[in-house]
This record gives sequence, structure tokens and C-alpha cells, in this order.
Amino acid sequence: MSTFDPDPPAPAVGGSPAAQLVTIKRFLADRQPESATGDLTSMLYDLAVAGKLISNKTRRAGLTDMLGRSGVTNVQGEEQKSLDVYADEVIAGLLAQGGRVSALVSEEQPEVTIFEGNGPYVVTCDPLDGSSNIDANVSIGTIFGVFKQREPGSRPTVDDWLRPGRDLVAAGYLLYSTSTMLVYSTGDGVHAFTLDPEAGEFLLTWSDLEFPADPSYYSFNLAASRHWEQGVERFVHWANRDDTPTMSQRYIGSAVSDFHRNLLHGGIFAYPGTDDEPAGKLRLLYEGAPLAYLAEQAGGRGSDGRTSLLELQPADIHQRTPVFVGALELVERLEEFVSEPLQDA
Ligand code: AHM
Ligand code: MG
Repeated sequence: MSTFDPDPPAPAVGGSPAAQLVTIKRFLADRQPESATGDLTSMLYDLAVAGKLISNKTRRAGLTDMLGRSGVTNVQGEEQKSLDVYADEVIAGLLAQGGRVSALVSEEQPEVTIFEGNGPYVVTCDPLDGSSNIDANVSIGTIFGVFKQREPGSRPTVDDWLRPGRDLVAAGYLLYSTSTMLVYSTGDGVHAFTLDPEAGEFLLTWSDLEFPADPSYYSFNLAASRHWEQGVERFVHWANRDDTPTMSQRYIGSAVSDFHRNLLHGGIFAYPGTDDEPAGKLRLLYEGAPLAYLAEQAGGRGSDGRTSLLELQPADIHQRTPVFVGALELVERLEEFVSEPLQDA
């Protein structure tokens, strides 16, 4: 029988640590293919700027009373904005001004926002994911995915955003935690940057991140386990067994943070469907698909339990999906359990 070690050595990170100071601007410019117009690079830089502003507001949230819900009036008689609303406005404003984006799908908006200028990209985003954690000072994040318009330069149509994640040309997230990080991929690996708040620059921390070989964590909200389908429960039992790789259970309840930790240290993050909500809680276009894109770029996989999240065709911009995303062997193992015949209770 193996013994439980509550304080194991820090697991290895599967990526190349930065050997020198490289700003995100320099990195984006260096990695941009010669044939590229620079539109994608500029748009990613706009998102980095949005991340700086949101990070700044997040850090001051407790001081400026941004924690509450929107609609509250502050002492100056101005209507207070919650951080979710602020983040949504900052991202929409910067992308609109940047001129590279023609449409934005946001968790905060019931409909798609169309921008003037007909930039070639369509962005999907959850401006502030995990925001129910804000009042407890728990880390939160921004998730984004980027599609290229089918006919760049024309007015965007529904076919430009209701499309499978396989069509994404970039995805990433910002993580607002002890430090602020930007992690993104444009299809040539996953790269992570940390914001130096003094310099106001995102500096390269890891390039070409990959899930490490030995996974450390599984991240499921076990309180909901009695409502999952059997295969998901059986996976968790397997993950707990002595003869499987030793993994700890860690669940922050903030998808970006759970995904990020598992990307660095190996693992799987899940938000399964339940008997009440078979599609779960997370949204395909701006949560599931971008995280699955990053996972694939890091050698992993994102799945709804049966099919890659990147193959699913959304029928609605806010469509939900079960999400299992992380190291390849764990997601594939989960899919095996889900596909096995039901066992008697
Ligand atoms: P949100 O988009 O409304 O913030 O909800 C998504 C968040 C995820 O970050 C997190 O994984 C999940 O909700 C946690 O939900 P639960 O508390 O049901 O486990
Ligand atoms: Mg969310």
C-alpha cells in the first residue's frame, strides 16, 4: 500500500523557462510568420492591454468597492460596475478601437456585438470567469478564442462565430492571481507571460508549455458526484486508487486557475453534466473550446466525455457543454470509462 504524502516535492513543469527578458510585444513579433499581416499580433496585444487594465482593477477591487453587483450606486452618486461588467467593457472597447475584430461573442452579452471597420477576426470571450469567487479574494481569469472570418473584410455572419473550435486560429487566457499571467497559443505551442507590474510589461515566463508526463491533480467538484453519469464517477474512483499515478484532488472553482495549475503540473479539470443539467455549466464557444485548443497545443485534450470539444458544432452562442480538459492520457481514460457499459448499482 502506498502512503499519502501531504507535501510532495514540487512537480516539474513541461516547458522551456525563459532564458532572457522578452516582452510579449517582442515575442509576438518574433513568432509572427513572415506572410502574416500583423492583424492577429496586434489584436493579441490589445487583449494583453485589456488584461493589464482588468488586473489593475481586480487588485483594487476591495479598496474601491468593486466587489458587489452592478446597479449599485456609489458615494459619488455614480452607478457602480461589477468587475464582470468592467472587464466586458474594457475588452469590447479595446477590440473595437483596434480595428482587427469584426464581431465579439461575450458571456456578458446576450447577442453578438458587431464592430464597425470589418477587421478580419471574430473573438469569443468570457471577460471574467470564476467571478463568483471575487468576494473571497480567489483568483479569476479571462478566457478568449479567435476565429478568422470566412470572408475577411465582409460583414460578419452567423457562420463566422457558430463554428467548431477546430476553426480557432488562437486562444488564451489571462489569470489574475498572486501575479497576472497571459497564456496563449496561435497554433505553434503554448506560451506564458507574467505581468511585471512595475514595468507594466508582460514578460516571457515559459515557452512551448506541455503537460508534464506524470500528472499531479484531478480537479472535479466532488460535491456533485452523485449527479454525474456513472463513467465519470468511475474515473474518479480510478484516480483515487493506490495503483494509479498518485494524484491529489484540487478544485478552485475558477476554471482558468484550475486549468493553469494542471497545465503546469499535469492533471485534468472537469465540469461534468449532471442529471439536472446534462450539458453542465460551462459554455462551448468561450470556455470549453478555447481551453481545449490550448490543451491540444500543449499535448493534451479537451472532451465532452465522448467527443473532442474542438469538433462540436455550436447551435447557440451561449451553448453549454460538459468539459474534461487536461493531460491526454487522463482525458482519454475518462472517455474510456464513459464509453463502458453501465454497471449495476
Ligand atoms: P462563471 O462563468 O459564471 O464564472 O462560471 C464558471 C465557473 C468556472 O470558472 C468554474 O470552474 C465553475 O464556475 C465552478 O462552478 P461550481 O461552483 O459549480 O463548481
Ligand atoms: Mg465563465
